[in-house]
Amino acid sequence: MALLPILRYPDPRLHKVAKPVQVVDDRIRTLVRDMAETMYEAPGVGLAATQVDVHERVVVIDVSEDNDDLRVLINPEIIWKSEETQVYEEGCLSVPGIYDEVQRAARIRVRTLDEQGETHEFDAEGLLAVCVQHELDHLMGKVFVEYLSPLKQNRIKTRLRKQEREALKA
Ligand code: GNR
Ligand code: NI
Repeated sequence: MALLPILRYPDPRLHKVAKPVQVVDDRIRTLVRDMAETMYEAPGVGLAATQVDVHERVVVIDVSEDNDDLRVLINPEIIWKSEETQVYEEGCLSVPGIYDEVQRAARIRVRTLDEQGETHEFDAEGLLAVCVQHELDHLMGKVFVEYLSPLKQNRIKTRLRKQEREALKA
């Protein structure tokens, strides 16, 4: 088991596009286990491989109260989105301390491989739907702050760069 360092916005590596996993093998299963450990330790409700500087389509999610419902998504695709939307106050482990509202589809259907390489489909709503869309954005190189106004994005960049400098001094 290993905790993986999480990239912080505005790191340019957060904008790389992840490639599909070719084979679900022990290398991928080790990545999944390390990502899950990193997510639970953070703590967060989801983590995309992009955030740990691995540019392959792997995501872990656990939106349960008791942290006992890990979902492993490999090569996930959203195959249906509702026209109805919901607004949710989002945060991101790569954008610490910043929370803002994002509008996304209220309900989605997801097709994915699990860590055994088996295909599954599931429907999601509420926080799970938010989280899946947030994580799939990461795999496309998109961070939630890119939905905010350019003014807000610049303020967030300035604030996080300053935090980074203070952290290096300390
Ligand atoms: O831990 C997280 N919480 C969260 C809250 C609202 C909307 C999305 C999220 S995902 C985030 C973890 C993370 O950064 N995943 O990429
Ligand atoms: Ni995130």
